[in-house]
Amino acid sequence: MVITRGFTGRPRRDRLPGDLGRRLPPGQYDAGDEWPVLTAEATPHLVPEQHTLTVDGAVEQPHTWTWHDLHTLPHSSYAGAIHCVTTWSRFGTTFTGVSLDELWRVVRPRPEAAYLLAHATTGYTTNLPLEDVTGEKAWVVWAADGRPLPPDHGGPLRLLVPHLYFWKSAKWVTRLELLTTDRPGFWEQNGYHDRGDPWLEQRYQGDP
Ligand SMILES: Nc1nc2c(c(=O)[nH]1)N[C@H]1C(S)=C(S)[C@@H](COP(=O)(O)O)O[C@H]1N2
Ligand SMILES: [Mo]
Repeated sequence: MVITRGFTGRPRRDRLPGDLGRRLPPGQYDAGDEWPVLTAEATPHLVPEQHTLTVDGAVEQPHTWTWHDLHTLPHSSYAGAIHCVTTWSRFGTTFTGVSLDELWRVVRPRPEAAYLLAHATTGYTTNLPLEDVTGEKAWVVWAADGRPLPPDHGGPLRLLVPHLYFWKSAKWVTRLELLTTDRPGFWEQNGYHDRGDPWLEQRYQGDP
């Protein structure tokens, strides 16, 4: 198991500034032990063993992982902060899963692939530049603090992109669609920023 160097080892100031000294991005507060649930739709109750993840679109080799197959990929963990656009941040949660880089090794994104649209079983979507989810900074995760991810928090499987606002971390993720042109997701169509960097306070469309 690979542990991402959030707290230990050589600090990666470029990647995880929020984890160093518990720094808060501008306009955020520390929610402490609270982990609010923020969901636009009703929580689906999915059977983990029947859950699958498909990566398709602008890739050489589309692939669907069963729950079992997904767990045979090299695991990694992220220990650090998450930042919701509604202004709460939470520090020190440890998430475990598989980095998207491991999925890219199998599907091989085409050279023209530039964006990702993540789809949840519920129809929720969110879009991300491919460079924001490549290079050991985005994961699909099934555990938080050593326990299976609870359904309300996106279990059995959610996306985790902790360096961007948490709406980018789609809960109940089942499909990652690689795109050559950007396609706004659910909140992005509803006035939220296309990229959502909390350090730049990219909350709404029109923010820098
Ligand atoms: N499918 C789905 N994923 C989602 C959301 C949602 O409404 N539906 N909300 C997003 C938002 S705004 C936040 S802050 C986080 C909240 O995750 P949590 O409920 O585990 O705190 O999930 C993100 N992923
Ligand atoms: Mo959020």
